[in-house]
Amino acid sequence: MVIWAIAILAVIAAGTQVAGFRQAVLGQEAIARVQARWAARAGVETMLALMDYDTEYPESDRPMLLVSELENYSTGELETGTYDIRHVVDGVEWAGPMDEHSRMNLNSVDKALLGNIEDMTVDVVDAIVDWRDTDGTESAIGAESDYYLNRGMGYSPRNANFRSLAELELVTGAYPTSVRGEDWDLDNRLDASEDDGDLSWPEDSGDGVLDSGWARLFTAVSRDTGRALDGSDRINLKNSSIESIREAAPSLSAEQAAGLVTFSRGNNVRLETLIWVPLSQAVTGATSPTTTTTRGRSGRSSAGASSANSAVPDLTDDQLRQVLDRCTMTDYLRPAPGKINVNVVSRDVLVQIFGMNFKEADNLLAKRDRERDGFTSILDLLDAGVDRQWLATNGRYLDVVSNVFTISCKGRSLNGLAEVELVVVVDRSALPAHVLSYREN
Ligand SMILES: [Ca+2]
Ligand SMILES: [Ca+2]
Ligand SMILES: [Ca+2]
Repeated sequence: MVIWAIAILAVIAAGTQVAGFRQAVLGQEAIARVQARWAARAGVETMLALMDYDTEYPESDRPMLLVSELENYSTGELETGTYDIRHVVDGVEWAGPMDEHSRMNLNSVDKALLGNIEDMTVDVVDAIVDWRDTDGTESAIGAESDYYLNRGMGYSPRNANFRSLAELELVTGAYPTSVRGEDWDLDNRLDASEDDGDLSWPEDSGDGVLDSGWARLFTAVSRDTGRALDGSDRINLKNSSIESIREAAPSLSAEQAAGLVTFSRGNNVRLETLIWVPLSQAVTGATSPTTTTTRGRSGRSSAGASSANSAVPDLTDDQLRQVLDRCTMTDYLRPAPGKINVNVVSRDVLVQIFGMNFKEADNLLAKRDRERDGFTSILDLLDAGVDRQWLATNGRYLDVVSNVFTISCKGRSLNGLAEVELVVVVDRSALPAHVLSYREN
């Protein structure tokens, strides 16, 4: 009996031990995961703090300061774990969060530029435009509500702005493989499964380079809130007095400010037109960069034409810089689709969307890399070999400020066993920085 009892007790003890051990392992895993999550969270909070500081104390002559600060703190060590924040642009990995303003906003890009993209067919271009335009009328070979419902897809176009890049995949013809390429989790990072060939989904080339799809060219979340480099709000020429314009841009004469008022009251006029068309000519309504062909000494179109108003002195480039920095012709009652920050624009965007040739794009990026503090005006692109007329035409998409960033932060537990990734989209245009979306992988 005693021996039996001992045997049974031994079995129970062993069983309890196994169960206890298992629970201990589970407990360790749970602790490791908590550690990893909070490490990742610490990285995100660090980025938010740096962004808030830059928003509160901007240095208007050093637009790239924030980017280098974010880089400096992109990895960190805590008592219970580590974090690191990275992103890929043009196939190259960089430290720090991804600047959404390095890409074209899907909600503002026009049809002609979409048509430049090599592997995007005309039907997809039309379907994208139909998806976001408010009407229900199909463009040439596009697709509106009927198209989607007749094919049993169970949804209709939003007929408003895209809210995320993933929404692009709902557009007919925009397959996930085209949109994501190798970056299957859309975190702008090369993950193990995205670099192992066919061993695991997705299929990838396993060449150590992240080949993203259209996602590398577009954003749906960049925001333009009309801030000047010093953080102040740009004034809207359309409803400003001559006095307030001269207060914002003190280098202007009263005649020039009056000329800007006249110019801004025109129909469908854009401020960036003034990069090509002299103000004296612009006030008379000759505002299309493509219709003005005579060029003056400065390389800009001549003001001597009969349509010029000699009472309005033309703007020098320095004055134009100030006007582009301090003034706007957009109402920012709500944020507009973001512009591309030329300080961080990707080469792929320049080549694929704007149709720049490789040499021009490389010249521009080389010049930018030498300007360590960054371009303070889109006019700086002229010194980088960009054509003035090109800049006037495309200037409406370009700026030198960034508001929205995506922080892809991987946290690891102290023992290295658990990893948690947070993908957090942040708008830092107002204080405190505002989290637009939060995802945990
Ligand atoms: Ca529509
Ligand atoms: Ca990825
Ligand atoms: Ca794979």
